[in-house]
Amino acid sequence: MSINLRTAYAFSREMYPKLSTEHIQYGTGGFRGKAEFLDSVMFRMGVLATLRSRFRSGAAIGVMITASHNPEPDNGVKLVDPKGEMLEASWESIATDLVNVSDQELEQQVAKIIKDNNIDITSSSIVYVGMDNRYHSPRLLKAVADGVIALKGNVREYGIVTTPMLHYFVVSANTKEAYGKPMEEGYYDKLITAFKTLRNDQLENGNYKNNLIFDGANGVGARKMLQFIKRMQNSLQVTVINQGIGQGKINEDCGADYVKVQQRPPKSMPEVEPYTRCCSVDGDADRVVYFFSNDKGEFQLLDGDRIATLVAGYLMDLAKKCQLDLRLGLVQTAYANGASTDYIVNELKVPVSCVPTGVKHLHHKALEYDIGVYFEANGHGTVVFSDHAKSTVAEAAKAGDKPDAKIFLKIIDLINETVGDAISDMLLVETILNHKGWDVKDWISTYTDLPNQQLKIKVQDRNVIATTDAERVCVKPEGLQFEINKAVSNYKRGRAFVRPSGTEDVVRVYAEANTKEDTVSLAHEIGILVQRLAGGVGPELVHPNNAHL
Ligand code: 16G
Ligand code: MG
Repeated sequence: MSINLRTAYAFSREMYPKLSTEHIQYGTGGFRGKAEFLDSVMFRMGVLATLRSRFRSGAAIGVMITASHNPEPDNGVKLVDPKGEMLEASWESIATDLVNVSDQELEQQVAKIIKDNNIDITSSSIVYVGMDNRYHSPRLLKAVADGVIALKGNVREYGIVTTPMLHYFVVSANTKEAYGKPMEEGYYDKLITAFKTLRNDQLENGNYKNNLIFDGANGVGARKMLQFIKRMQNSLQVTVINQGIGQGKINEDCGADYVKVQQRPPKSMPEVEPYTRCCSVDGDADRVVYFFSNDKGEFQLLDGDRIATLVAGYLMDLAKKCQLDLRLGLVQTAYANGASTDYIVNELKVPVSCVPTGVKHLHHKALEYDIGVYFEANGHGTVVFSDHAKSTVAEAAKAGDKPDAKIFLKIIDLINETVGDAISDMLLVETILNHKGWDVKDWISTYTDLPNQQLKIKVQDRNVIATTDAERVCVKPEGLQFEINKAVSNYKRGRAFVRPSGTEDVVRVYAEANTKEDTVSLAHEIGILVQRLAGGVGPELVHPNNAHL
């Protein structure tokens, strides 16, 4: 097989010219931006994914087209490595260089990647491509496919799928189907079979009622949930709101990000009984948070920290019941509520570690345990099991004398280990609540969240902020951490940190303290410090209490 790269580049220049010279960076969620500027980025990512597949001896590489929780005009692309993980860090910079060169330099840049990585461009390759349901996604998918074809690679298009489904397909293919069948039905089958077995016809138990409101964020999660419902035969009673298609724009006034950040239900929320269980996923369904209203009509959030503690507690009990000696650990980020960390350490007595924001950091750390539970407070997360854990559980289940081992085995099947999966996580939470006979009141009463607040501060250059210790300590600009410590020391149970965003041109501030008022004041103080010491732009922050003055 010979590849005429010249023809490929001429083709790219005409069909996918680079329309913007603005530098873009492969960030925590891949490339993101306004959809109209992304065609050339997509074509080049098709090229890169093919090279990556060849570099990894023909293993399937995934390309997902989505801007996750971002608004409808945005789109984005991220690559999935052979084991289902996010693209390896060293290739993130290769990707960044590739999308930033001019059309004229493209040929040379590709040649450089091939040479630097010693890639045999005639070897076999396969790229799996999926997309969310934004109206520009099909156009961008075609650009990715053309990039693959330009290098005479193979492409398999999955059409509209959730991000975690694409991760699942990649892992299934690369494990020669040991993980599952790399097709949509294979995914439904695996999860639904496990879920139904775990319900075992006990659809309600104690305080647990078989009734859930599912906010699909007008995204791909809504569509896939409807497919689940068709196949689940009422083993879970779900009402899907924000289904997309004529019901509103993706992520607009709904979805996991809106619910978590605004701390309120989606705008289109129907009237429901107090304490009705509700969950919201984001636009590409890799995040989920739960919520409900109490009998005073107050909104109550059960975020990623709550899911993590529920899951870790349950798995620990299960391991104990089966008398299996497995190392369980929980991984969080600095955003985890301090009360959740206290609960994990003091009540659950599970080792907990803190890593920088971004799924890849959590996933990587979780792999150090036999059972690694990881969740960001915003609802991204899953559980990973070591081979040792899987074989130990399988042996115990086979021995037949421990019924809980059979449950454990099915729990492993129910979890999409490849990446946080909103639907799989939701099915896991429903299973655990059912087994425990818990409703949301039982769940939320395990500990009381500390009030917390986040701010976004605009600065000239967010990279003047540098952090260490999993983003909890700011080392640049000099003096800022000293001032933060001083401010925090005035608040009971106070904690705060600042970090540059990986997805937006802002600095993020997080603060928590014993009371809501203290939290608001602390966040405000820290925000002002960032503005003063890190080159803030625009007017100085106004304390919310003085906003009317
Ligand atoms: C990305 C990350 C998410 C993280 C968020 C932080 C993945 C798949 N996604 O969406 O985990 O919470 O970025 O955004 O890793 P920020 O850096 O703007 O705060
Ligand atoms: Mg997402």
